[in-house]
Amino acid sequence: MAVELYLVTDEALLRGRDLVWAVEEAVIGGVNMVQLREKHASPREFVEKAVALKTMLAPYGVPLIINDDVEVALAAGADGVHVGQGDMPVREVRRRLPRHAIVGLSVESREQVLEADALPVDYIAASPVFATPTKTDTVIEWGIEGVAWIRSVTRHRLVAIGGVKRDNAELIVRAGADSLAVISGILAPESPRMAAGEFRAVLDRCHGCY
Ligand code: 3NM
Repeated sequence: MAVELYLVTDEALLRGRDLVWAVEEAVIGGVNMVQLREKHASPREFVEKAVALKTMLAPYGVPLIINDDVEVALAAGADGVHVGQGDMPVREVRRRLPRHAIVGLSVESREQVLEADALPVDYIAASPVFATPTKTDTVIEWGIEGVAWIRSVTRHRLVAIGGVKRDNAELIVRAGADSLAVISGILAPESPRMAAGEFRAVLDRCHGCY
C-alpha cells in the first residue's frame, strides 16, 4: 500500500487563512487523510468545522478523523476518531461509533505500544517521532529507532507524527511507518498544496522502499 499522507489541522498555523481552503489545497497536493484537531473551539464551532470539512472531503474520497471527540464525529458524519492516552478509552470510542469507523490511538511509551496490540484500533501513532513546537506536552521522542522498534512489534498500521518534514520523510518510511502525519510541514508554508506535493513526491519515490 502506498504511504499515506495524513494532514492534522492547527488553527494557529492557518494565520487567518480559511481552514477548508487550506485543507483542500493540501488534498490537491497529495494528502489522503485529514484529522481535525481543535483545542480551543466551542462544541458548536467544532461541529461546524467538521461538517464543512466532511462536505469538502467527501468527493475526494479522503477520510475525516476527529481528534478526541466522539460526539463531534457522530454529528458531522466523520469517518473516525483519534484519541490520546488520556482521552476516552478506545473500546468506548469504538462502541459509540458506526461499525466501519476508523479509530486511532497515540502511543507514548513501549508499554502502550504492546498494550495496543490487544486494542480494537485501526492505527497507532508514534507521538512524537521528533520533538516539535506544535505540541509541547509530550513525554517521549521516539526517533527513527523508536519507529523501527514499534514496527517490529506491532500488528497495527503505524502513523508517525511530530516533527515530520520533507527532509526526514524517507527515513521515517524506511523505518516502517505506513503513514506520515504532518501539521507544520504542510500548514506553515504559504502554499499547503505545494508543501503537500513535495511530501507526496518523496513518498511516491519511496514507494515500496520499506
Ligand atoms: N502529536 P508537527 S499532534 C506530536 O495529536 C504530535 O497526538 C499529536 O506537529 C497528537 O507536524 C503533534 O508540526 C504535533 O511537528 C505534530
